[in-house]
Amino acid sequence: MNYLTKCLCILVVVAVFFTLGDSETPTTCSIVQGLPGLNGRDGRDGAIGPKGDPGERGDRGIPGPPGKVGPIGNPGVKGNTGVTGPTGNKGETGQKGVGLPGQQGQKGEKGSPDVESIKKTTALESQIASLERKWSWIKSVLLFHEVGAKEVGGKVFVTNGRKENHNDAQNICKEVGGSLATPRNEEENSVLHEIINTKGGSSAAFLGITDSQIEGTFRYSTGEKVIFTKWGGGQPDDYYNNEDCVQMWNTGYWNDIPCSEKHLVICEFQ
Ligand code: MBG
Ligand code: CA
Ligand code: CA
Repeated sequence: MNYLTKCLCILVVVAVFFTLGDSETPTTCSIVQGLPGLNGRDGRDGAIGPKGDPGERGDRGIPGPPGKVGPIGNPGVKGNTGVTGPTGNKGETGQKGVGLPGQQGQKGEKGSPDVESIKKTTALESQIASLERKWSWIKSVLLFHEVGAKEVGGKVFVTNGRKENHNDAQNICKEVGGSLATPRNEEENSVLHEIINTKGGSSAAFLGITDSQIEGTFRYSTGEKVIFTKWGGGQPDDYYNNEDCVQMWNTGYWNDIPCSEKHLVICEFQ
């Protein structure tokens, strides 16, 4: 019996009670079928049920980010000594050492005189002395001839007073053990200049310098490049492409000229 039906029954009983009075109190409640009641209100929420069973274990999560770098570990234990390496290459030879002079040896026994050696040495010594005297005499005579020879810095310039072309002049000097004059500094240049001027009648002399091999590159007869020059204004100009030899003017300055020209021969000896 629902709640509405119960209420209707109570109402009926109360109504009968008031209709019959106190003397006729009924012992039973006869149920009279009434009209269906209106729908009742929704019931209240039930009490919270018991805690459910634990769910199934979930899938493995994705790997987390890498952790922070840990602290530096303790130093490891010292390793064993390694295997001996291969022998290295031989080093460079050292500089020569400076030894102290040894002690003086004992005096040797008197040897037998080598008469022949002594004779030869004496003969050589006297020959050298004789040559030195002669050389000194020749030099004096040569230099006494003021106009023809001059000494400068261990070099002697000598002229034979003749004029020749460059090739002949060079050969003449070679034949007597010298070479064509080649002033290598201002001092030598001025001595040559003096010879040219004092010789008189000569306006220029050949020098032992040419650019026959490479035009414009002047060299001594030894092949060495010139280390000193004293060119006149505008020289060398290889005039008409035909000037490979060099002359010294009576001014002391140089000019390139054709090798076929004839000029004073001055040789040098040292
Ligand atoms: C001459 C030189 C000659 C050439 C010429 C040019 C007046 O001197 O001897 O070699 O250089 O000048 O004009
Ligand atoms: Ca030339
Ligand atoms: Ca010239």
